[in-house]
Amino acid sequence: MKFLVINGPNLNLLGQREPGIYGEENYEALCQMVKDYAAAHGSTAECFQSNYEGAIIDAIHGARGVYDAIVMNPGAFTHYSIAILDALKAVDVPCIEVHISNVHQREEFRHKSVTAPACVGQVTGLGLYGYLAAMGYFLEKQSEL
Ligand code: CA2
Repeated sequence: MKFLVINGPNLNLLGQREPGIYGEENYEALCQMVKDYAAAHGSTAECFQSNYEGAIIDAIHGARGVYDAIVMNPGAFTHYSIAILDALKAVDVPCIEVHISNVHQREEFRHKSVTAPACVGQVTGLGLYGYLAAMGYFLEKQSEL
């Protein structure tokens, strides 16, 4: 499979701040991890990170006909970006939403995802493993997508 792994705002700072919430691995390590996992399963993964909503929307649009699945952590956009929700609905590329932290154990405003309704499912609170869990699901279910 061809995976596109999208990370939203501030996730480029992984490993540099708040390790108690987001762990100690940095963004580059995350990308290497998903690429290695994909390769081990006869697949590829491209990583994209942006702090800009429009750039993320463009990446989702660009996935159409190019990638088989999107694994996305929209960061804080999760909680309010109708534009990202609409972009996911506009393309026929299945997406799983990932959150490194358990958003349900955190502030009330993080409990709501406006983007998850356009996703196959959501993984939250499993740390960076959540990205692999999402990819594993797609690999397992690819014939049904
Ligand atoms: O748990 C997640 O993965 C989140 O999507 C992370 C977002 C947050 O707004 C969501 O509610 C939950 C924030 C990402 C910030 O990433 C940082 C990483 C390291 C240091 C500082 C911020």
